[in-house]
Amino acid sequence: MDLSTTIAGIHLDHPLMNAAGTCKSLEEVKALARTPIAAIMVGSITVEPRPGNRGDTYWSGPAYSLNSMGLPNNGAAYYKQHIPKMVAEAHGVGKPLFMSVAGFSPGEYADLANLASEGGVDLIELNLGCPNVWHKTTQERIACFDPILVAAVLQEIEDMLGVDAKVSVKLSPFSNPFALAEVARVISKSKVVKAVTAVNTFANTLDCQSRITPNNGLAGLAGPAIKPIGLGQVCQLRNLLPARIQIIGVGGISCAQDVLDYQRSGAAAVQIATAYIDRGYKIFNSILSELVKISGV
Ligand code: RRO
Repeated sequence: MDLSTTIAGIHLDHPLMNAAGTCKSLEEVKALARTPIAAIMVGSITVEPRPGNRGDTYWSGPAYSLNSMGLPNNGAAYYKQHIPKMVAEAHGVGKPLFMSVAGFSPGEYADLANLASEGGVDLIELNLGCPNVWHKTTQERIACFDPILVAAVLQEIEDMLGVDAKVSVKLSPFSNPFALAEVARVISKSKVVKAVTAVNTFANTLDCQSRITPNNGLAGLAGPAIKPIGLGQVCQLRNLLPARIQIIGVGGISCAQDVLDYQRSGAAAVQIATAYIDRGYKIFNSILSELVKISGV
């Protein structure tokens, strides 16, 4: 059996890639280029460089991981200089390079998408679900929960790059199915969107163990506990979106069965964050060899 898949018209040798949040620099791209992942995801990136939140910003246990990283990244000027080198590293080993962008306004999303596009990035992922940016005690809004804002971001992207640009929209998990249907309608109307990435972490969770320091411990939840949530979101989105929009599943994947479960729910490819952060590059070899074995490739 062939493990290859297609996202936004881009061929992938198999469905596995790292998720945004796990690769922010040229050095990290070089390291990921040596792993067997099918595509390399860089980001999320912002216009200004950000040191990220201070203190303990990541914790992982058997049931879930928590993070409040606060969008640490090197900023647009660094990426303008380094994206072509990142693309060359990835393409040199036959992998497409994807980039996650996070603006604080529709115009910033468009500027960052343009920067990525000019650098030769193969797919731009619009991160509309970052939960961890706070200004003192006020939390930055999570864009995907506001359909008017989502429509405005997609319009700016289309105006900047044209309808043929390769764009995926990354969403947070929605507990309200009607709100998910509403954002899916907005996405379906936009010709520039070719894929949806589901899901980002579940925002503002708290475990009361003081494991995360910023923002009174409120953190995005991921890892094994988010898998049923992610599968449910992928399943609903597959029913809500037209077939021309592929779904990239993410949330709690650490073995081949998890990949198969996401594929059965409607995902064409998958991303891995918590298991990669916790176990390093060997997780990709382990999942892929298991996938090859159980798929009888
Ligand atoms: O950097 C983060 O704190 C972060 C981001 Br941008 C995101 O999209 N999701 C997440 O759980 N953490």
